[in-house]
Amino acid sequence: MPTHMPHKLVTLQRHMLEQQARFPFATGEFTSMLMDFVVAVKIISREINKAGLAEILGDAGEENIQGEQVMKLDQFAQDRIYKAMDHGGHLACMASEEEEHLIPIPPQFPTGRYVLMFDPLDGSSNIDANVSIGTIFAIHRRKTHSGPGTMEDALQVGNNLVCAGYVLYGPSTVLVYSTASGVAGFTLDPSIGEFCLSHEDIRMPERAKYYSANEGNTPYWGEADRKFIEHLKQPDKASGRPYSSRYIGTLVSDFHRNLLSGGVFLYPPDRKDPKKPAGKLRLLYEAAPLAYIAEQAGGAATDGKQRILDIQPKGLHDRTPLCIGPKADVALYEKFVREFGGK
Ligand code: P6P
Repeated sequence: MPTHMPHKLVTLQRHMLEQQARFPFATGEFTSMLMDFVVAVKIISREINKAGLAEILGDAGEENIQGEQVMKLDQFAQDRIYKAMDHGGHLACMASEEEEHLIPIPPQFPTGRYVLMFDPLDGSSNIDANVSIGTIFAIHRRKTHSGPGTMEDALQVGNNLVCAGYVLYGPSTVLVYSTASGVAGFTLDPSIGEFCLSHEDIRMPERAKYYSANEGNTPYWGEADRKFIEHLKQPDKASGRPYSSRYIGTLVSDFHRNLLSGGVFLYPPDRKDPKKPAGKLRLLYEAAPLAYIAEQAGGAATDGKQRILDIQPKGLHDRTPLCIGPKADVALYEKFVREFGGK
């Protein structure tokens, strides 16, 4: 039995209900909303595991043998999450990487107290190579009192998050989430269709042994970024070894390995694309939810100068530089930025 595998079977729903019991005024609405989301995630997991049979099922954009229009998996994931969440009366509105504008709740359905931000399929460009991909989600309480959700409800600072998490579709499908009382991980048992507690209390290791960065972008990085990564390659005085490089190219996968095994991830602003002066990653539905998880697990996340969770978003698709991992490694990056400038 792996060391982290608890001895009793705790399903995700049981865990959520136990968390909910901590809040005397909890109505169960929050748990019900999360369970709606989990249904969509289970369906996405099933489709991803079939994706390898695309030639049989039909490639995206074509008709499959049943004569159905085959969606690209990221469109499929977007569609499944939207359809799971649009009618339960829990949300005031949603925002997704796949949609330019705020996603309203259809007028025929009631609106609710929460706002969902999500990246339906992070790393989707890796699907054809059978590399792991993920879904990232973040949940705020609405700020307006009633009626359709607004940008004021969506553009909230990460410190306001009430829940965040991700799903990693890898050799197994793992869901990791936090509601501000630590971080727990669940592994999907397809034979019973349940996410079962597999990582009871995830803690970010004190120091990283891996670094994750796309060094192909080095020519476009600032001096602080280059010097930071070069520093990590020098043999560590304490252990005599340099960090090992691990980079999958799917944020969720790189983050999950770093969270469990100890690693620092860096996606700095790169000057390769003037349209992306702040780097490639998005604040609302990538950096902020993972920063929430990292901090709940004892780690840290910065844009080089401030906590990711302190950044006030101006738009749904704001980008941000991201350095995320153990506190000591993130603090070291900030020191390099102070010393060598830039963001
Ligand atoms: P690059 C995937 O496309 C993604 O948005 C993240 O999941 C990942 O961390 C990053 O881009 C990889 O970007 O420039 O290294 O290919």
